[in-house]
This record gives sequence, structure tokens and C-alpha cells, in this order.
Amino acid sequence: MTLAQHLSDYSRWRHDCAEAVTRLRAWLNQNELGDAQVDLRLQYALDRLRDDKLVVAFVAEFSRGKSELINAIFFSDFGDRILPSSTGRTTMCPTELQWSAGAQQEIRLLPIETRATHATVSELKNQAEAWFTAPLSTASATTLQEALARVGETKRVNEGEAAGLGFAIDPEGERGLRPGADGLVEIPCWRHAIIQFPHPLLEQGLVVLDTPGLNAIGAEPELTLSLLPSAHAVLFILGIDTGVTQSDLTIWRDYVRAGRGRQKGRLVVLNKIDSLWDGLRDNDRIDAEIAAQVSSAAETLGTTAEHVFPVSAQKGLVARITSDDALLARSRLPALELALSEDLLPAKREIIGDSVVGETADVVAQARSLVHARLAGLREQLGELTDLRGKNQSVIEYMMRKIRSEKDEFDQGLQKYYAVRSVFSTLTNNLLHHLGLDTLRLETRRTREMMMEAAFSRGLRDAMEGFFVRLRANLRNSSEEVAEIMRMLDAMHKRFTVEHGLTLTPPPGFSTIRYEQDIDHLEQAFNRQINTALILATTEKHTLTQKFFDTVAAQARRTFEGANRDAEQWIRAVMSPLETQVREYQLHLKRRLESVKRIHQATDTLEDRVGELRESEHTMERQLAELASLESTLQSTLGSPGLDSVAVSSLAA
Ligand SMILES: Nc1nc2c(ncn2[C@@H]2O[C@H](COP(=O)(O)OP(=O)(O)OP(=O)(O)O)[C@@H](O)[C@H]2O)c(=O)[nH]1
Ligand SMILES: [Mg+2]
Repeated sequence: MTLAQHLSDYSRWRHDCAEAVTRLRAWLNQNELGDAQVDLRLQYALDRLRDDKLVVAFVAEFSRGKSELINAIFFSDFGDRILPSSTGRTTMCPTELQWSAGAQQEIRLLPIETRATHATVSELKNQAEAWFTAPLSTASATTLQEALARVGETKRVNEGEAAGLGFAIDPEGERGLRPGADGLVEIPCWRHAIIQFPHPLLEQGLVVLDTPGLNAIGAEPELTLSLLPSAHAVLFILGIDTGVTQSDLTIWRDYVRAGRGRQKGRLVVLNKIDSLWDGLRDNDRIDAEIAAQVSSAAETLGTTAEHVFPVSAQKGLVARITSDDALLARSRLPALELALSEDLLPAKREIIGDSVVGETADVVAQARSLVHARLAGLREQLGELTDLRGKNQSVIEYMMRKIRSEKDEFDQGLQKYYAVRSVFSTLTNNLLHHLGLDTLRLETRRTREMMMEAAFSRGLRDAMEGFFVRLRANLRNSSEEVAEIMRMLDAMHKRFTVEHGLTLTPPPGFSTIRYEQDIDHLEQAFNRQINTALILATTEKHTLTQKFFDTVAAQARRTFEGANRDAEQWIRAVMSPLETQVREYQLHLKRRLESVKRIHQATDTLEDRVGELRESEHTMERQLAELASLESTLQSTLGSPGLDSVAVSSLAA
């Protein structure tokens, strides 16, 4: 199977899961077993399934064949190369190829001048007017190529202007851009490109990120602090003709290999193996040569040979376009694609699957315990009524008194519950405040001011360190609130279980560790990058660290937004079953009382009432069976192992 087929499978799986969740939602509504909270939870799961993106980034020094490899892996069905690939620097700005449902088919280019502002690319993504937009015609490969060639546009500006936009200048051309004889330096016209076009793979949620070489990567902190670390796969490309050069090594160390050892989703590609096919050496010699180059590259990079994939992107592309299977095998592209799919899809599937399983299993358990509670209540009522057969008025009166006193007792319990619930909402407000965006905004502003005032590297560094320390403290305070909320919930649960015999599933926990880890990673990535910035001259240092900080702040905001969303979701998840059960029990007591009252007033005959209750009993039994069948469909769809597509078993009506 090609990567493309694996991807379609994955997206079919997501589609099937979404269908199963939608069916559960409809069924709950039909049977009046859901409520607004449950609906929101299922919507959240559906959103996750629908918006799921899979980002694959290509990183390397210029001319290693990134664009060619993208063409070969993803876009060979256009019958030509669509991303420009040629000698010299071709891709001048990070380029995202994607498709979002309902989007315009277009190329969006962000002018390089926007670097002078504090806004990060992700912030600017929401400001349409900041971008230059042109419609994209995919009618032919040629028109597509012409439009995509724009990612390579450059212009010449003077040194001051280039430095102001955050480009490092170096007369040697090693640590920055080299000024030409006219004193001007060549810079990209664009800071970022987004290409929206409805290619089948992109429609399925694939986002391909093509990047320019080292000088350009380093100048755009967002790429290194946010886009690359969050990519689901990063392919690092070397050329077999150039081996591992010093700048290849820098990119590898600083931008790709974030931690020690081999990481999932980080692959090394040794491209251009066709340059060894000189027609003189025989295949064994060539293979031996490739193997030697692979192990030497692995050694230099500090990884093992099985993680280095020798390929020929160019021959792979030609082979696909001309349907030449022998050439495709020789290009060794399929082996790379297989490793990429195996790294990428099962892990991704597990993460998404787990989160959806978590949500739906909870909702199903809640619905089930609701039906069980109703059923138990109903059977109790049935028992009471059958016992009344042949009894006189005074027994019926006694019965009524008994139920009434039970109801009063429960109502008193409710008063306590409401009191506790208001404490609960204070606690959750505190929690959301600590995870709040206002607090974050304040911290960000404060740090930015401290950085402006800082005259030396030390001051800049202190300001930043303080920022991370305070963010972590906020998260840690939230975990104390979470513990408090858990204690309270526990007490409430105990009271209702012991005093009123309600059956409640214990509430799930909530942890902020994940967000603390995000902040840790962010700090680590920042520290790796900032050391380079701090050795620069004072003015450049300030602009560059500010720029870094803007990205850090934007990334931290995303973490906090995520924490907020998850906390709200959690609060809904813990409160909703309790509220439902309490409401339900209250209703049940009322129904019992009504029932006996009506018999007492002889408006209903006992047998009619018993008959009615028996019918409801059957309905509920049927509901339990249907719920079980929905649950098993969900489980088999969500939890299906391997990469094969899953047939959705239809629901037994
Ligand atoms: N022989 C050979 N040449 C290749 C192969 N892949 C790419 N090339 C050539 O290498 C040159 C650079 O390829 P690109 O795809 O533009 O490389 P890139 O990494 O995207 O380069 P930039 O966009 O400039 O950073 C082009 O001339 C390609 O034709 C390959 O597998 N074999
Ligand atoms: Mg390129």
C-alpha cells in the first residue's frame, strides 16, 4: 500500500467513527436520554474527528530535494512536478499545502514586511487583509506550477532593511545573508505561503509543509518553536552527493532532533541515490555504496542506520508518472513511505481513538445508568402497586404517607446539594481563572515590558525565565483546585449513594501535567534557539529575542486555550451525570406519589396502571439492548487495530 492509500484508510476510519458517534447522538435524542451537556460532549468528539489534521513537514538545507520528494510522494498523479524544484534556492518561504472544507482554491502569500510587526504568522492567519491572495487554477499542471513558483520570489534590499526584518547579515555568507557587490542582500518576498487546493489527500486532512534552507528557517522562530515540533512527521533530507555537511548537521541538531535518541515521526532521507547509477558500477557495488553512505550518515547524526532511508525522489516521481514499477522499486521510495505510514498513522489513530472512546464510553455509561435507574424505580413502583391489590383504603393511605416522607427527605438532601453546588461553581471559576487567557495576557505584557527595559542579555534571559516560571505556577495552582473539586464531588457522590441509594459512576480525574509538559518543551526549544540570538549585537539581539518571545507567547496561548477547553469539558463531564441522576430521582419520587394518589382517588384502576408500567418496562429493556449494540459498534469502529479500513456494522434496530 502507498502512503496515499494508508491515508485514505485513515480518513475513512475517521469518517466511520464520526458516523457511529452521530448515530449514538441521534439515538440518545430520540429516546430522551441525552441533554445539552451530553450533546456538547459528543459534538466535541465529532469536531476532533472532523478537524483532525495530519502535518508532514520536510526540512533540509536548500537543494536537497525536499520539493521533489513532496512531488513524488504526494502529487505524482498530476503527471508532472507541481512544486518548483530546481538547482539553487527554489523554495524561499515556508509553504503549507492544505485544503479546508469550504475554502477558496487559492494561494495566499504573506509579505515579508509583516515581520516588522509583532504579529506571528498564526495570528496573521486570521487577518485576511495582511495577505496577498491569488486564485489558483488547478486546471493543468502548468498553471499550477506557475502559481506555485511564486513561493520562490525574492527581492534585493539594503542591509539595514534586511536586518530590520530579522535577517542575519554575514559578509562571509556563513551565518547569514551575504551582501552583493552593490551592497544589497537578496531576501524572500514572502514570509509564508498557504496553498489551498482540493487535492484528494489534502481533502482528507493532510497538511504538507515545505520549508526553505537553514538561513530562512532560523529567521522564522515560529517554524522552529511551533510548526516543526507540532508536526506529526518531520522528514529530514540529505543528499547522497553532498553527504552530511556542517549546515545539515546544524539543522538536524537544532530543528529536527529535539531530544536524544530516535523519535517517532522523525525520519532521515538520503536522497539522490540515482547519482550513483552511473552505468559502470554493477548493482551490488551500488547497493554496497549506498549502505556505506547510510551508515556513515547515521553515525554522524547520532542515529541508527535503519532510520535512514536512501531514495531517489526524482526517479520515484518519474516512475510514478510513467507507471514504471521497476524504476519505482529502484528509487526505494516505497520503503520510505511505508516507514512514514507506520510511524504516523497508528499513533495518530490511537490518540484520536482514545479521546473519542473516552467521551463516548462516558456518555454511554451515563445513559445506561440512567435507564437502569429508571427501570429500578419503575420496578419498585410496580412492586408497590401489585402489593396494593386487594388492599383497603387505609393501607393505600399509609403507602402515600410513606412515599411523601421519602420525598421530603430527598428534598432536604437537595437543599444541601444546591448549597454545595454553589461552592463548586466558585471553585471551577477559580480553576478557569488560573487557566485563564486574561492572566496569560497580563504575564505576556509584563514580560514584554521587562524585555524592552533590559539592557543586557542577562536581563532578557531573566525576563523570559520568569515568564515560564509564572506560567507553570498558574498551572500548578490549577491542579490544587482540581484536587479540591475532586474531594467535594466525592463527598457529594457518597452522600447520594449512601443516603438515597443512587448509583453513580465515580467521576474521572483531570490533570494539568500535559500542559506543564507543553510549557517545559516550549522553554527547552526556546533555550536552544535563544543562545544563538544572544551573541548578536544589541539591536539585532533585541529584535530577534522579541520575535522569539512573540512566538513563545502565541504558543503558550495555544496551550492555555487547550487547557481551558479541556477543563470546561471535564467540568461538564463530572457534573452532568450527577445532575441527571438527581433530577431523575426527583421525578421518580413524584411519579410514585402520583401513581398511588390516583389509585387512592379511584381515578385509575390498579390494573390499568400496572399494565402501563409493564409497557414502560419493555421499552426500557429494549433501550438497554439498543444501547449495548450501539456501544459495540462504536467499540469495534474506534478500536479496530491495524490500518485496514473497518466496515461499519449496521445497528440492529
Ligand atoms: N539526481 C537527483 N536529483 C534530484 C533528486 N531530487 C531532487 N533533485 C534535484 O535537486 C535539485 C533541488 O531539488 P529541490 O526539490 O528544488 O530541492 P529543495 O530541497 O526543495 O530545495 P530548496 O527549495 O531550494 O530549498 C533539483 O535540481 C532537483 O532536480 C534526486 O532524487 N536525484
Ligand atoms: Mg524546495
